[in-house]
Amino acid sequence: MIEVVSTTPFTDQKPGTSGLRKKVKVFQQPDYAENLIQSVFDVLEGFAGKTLVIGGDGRFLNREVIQIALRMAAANGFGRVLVGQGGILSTPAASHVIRKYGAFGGLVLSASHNPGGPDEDFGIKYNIGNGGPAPEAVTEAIYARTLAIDAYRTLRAPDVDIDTPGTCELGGMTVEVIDPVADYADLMESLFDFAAIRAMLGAGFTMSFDAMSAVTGPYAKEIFEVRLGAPAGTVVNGTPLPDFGHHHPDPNLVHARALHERMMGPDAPDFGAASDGDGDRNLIIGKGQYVTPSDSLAVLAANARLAPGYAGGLAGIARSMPTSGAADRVAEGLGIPLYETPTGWKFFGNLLDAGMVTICGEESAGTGSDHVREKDGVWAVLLWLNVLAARKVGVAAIMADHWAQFGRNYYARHDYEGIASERADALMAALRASLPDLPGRATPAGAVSAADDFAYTDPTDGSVSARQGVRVLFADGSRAVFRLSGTGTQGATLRVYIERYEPAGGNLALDTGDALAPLIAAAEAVAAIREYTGMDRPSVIT
Ligand code: G16
Repeated sequence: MIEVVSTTPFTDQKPGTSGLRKKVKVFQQPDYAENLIQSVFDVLEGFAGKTLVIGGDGRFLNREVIQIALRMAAANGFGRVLVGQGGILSTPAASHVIRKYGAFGGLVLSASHNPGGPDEDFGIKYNIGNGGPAPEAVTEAIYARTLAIDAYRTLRAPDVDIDTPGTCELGGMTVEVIDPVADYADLMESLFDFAAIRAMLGAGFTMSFDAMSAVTGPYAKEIFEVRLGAPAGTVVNGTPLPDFGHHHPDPNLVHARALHERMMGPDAPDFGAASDGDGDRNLIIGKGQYVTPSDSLAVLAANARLAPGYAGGLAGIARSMPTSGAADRVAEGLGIPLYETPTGWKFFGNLLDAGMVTICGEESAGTGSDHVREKDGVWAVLLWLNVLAARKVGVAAIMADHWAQFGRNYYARHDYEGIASERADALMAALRASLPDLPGRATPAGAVSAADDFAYTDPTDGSVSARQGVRVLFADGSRAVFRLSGTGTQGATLRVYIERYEPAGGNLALDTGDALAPLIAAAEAVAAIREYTGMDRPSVIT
């Protein structure tokens, strides 16, 4: 029986870089999840009788919110819901399921790389029919609706069994519980040379994949250990846990330190990789060789033709603005366009749909292609394996070759976490106010040559996204970029992105910290980071 429940708005449901992320306790307030889900449905048109995909990364609260969403989808008139067994769908797998089954859209329940558990984070994101995150116009409309909502529709009905594959009815809607892994694994097999990778693994190539007790465990076991024949134990931390085993499921050098230490040690396997809470990010480390995400994008773009799915070449490359310019040089070499977008995967969707780009990436450990409309951690690992199998050399040799050909973009991101929001806002306001005076200003890295606040005009629909990050540029092409995170749930995080380009033939083997030291000092001075934050060093360097 359909129930229309009166409610009152919450004022804090503004989606960030990637959906709405809040503490679990915030989502546990009565009507909180319901208000957001109803607001999503209220701004959509024409979904009666259509299919909705629902899945999440298995974190704490996943199962409860899935039951809420199922009842509300039925009460709002969806005809069918595809839900991952156990409530599980990695973010790229959800994107693929939406596309493969021609769904109207999907609800992706995740706070991605943020920690999980009763005192940690949860999130809800709406993806549109192309399988990608809703564009800004839609997220803005959802937010506006959350501020005006006065009722939501649900059913009085018992919970649906989401653990047994099969089909059942819920208030006139069909609920289909699907295998979360099979469709995705088939897609991967269609893109990459599994026979060559299997042969490489069979010939003694060793790898370790850290699933960080998050969603990719079942995907990685099926793909690497079952379909590609890597030995059992190749996938570590392979069981998804609601609190990720108390770890922070962010595949970077801080939170995947154990993997990094192993890869730098004497008994390192040939290849190490990790993915995040919901499976869209990736970390790549060769034996003794860390690969920055920006470099990984560039190398994958330069070598993509070696994989069957990309043998026809790339239409173009897109990267988020703070991502290094390494991919730009590859695009130039390939004679294809390079697009620079604001931070957030949602800005790649239109370019991919229009066939203008094939591969996209972000410095935040996200790489992906036109096979889905999300970044995709396991995909990036497989493309690397395909390249290694085809070139028959190690990661370090591939990086050395790449830099020798294109030059090297030394790169680091410094995060200052847990800043009081007013202080972070004041820092950014002061930085923006100083923009006209910055050119010519002396810094430890030389004089500033130009400075601006990045704005993006989407070439497919003309939509404009302004105030996307302050860029401070130097004459030799070095730069520092400043922006506030849009995915945190507590206080503010200042992200400072630092980059210096060293041309081919130059000094390509510097320590990154040494190479960037003057720029780091310049960034700290220009933004008066110590004065505003009280912090004399970043909390995380990636
Ligand atoms: C961060 C990254 C972005 C990324 C976003 C969402 O945003 O900087 O590049 O698109 O997370 O990624 P995920 O879905 O893996 O969390 P922000 O605003 O915190 O910088």
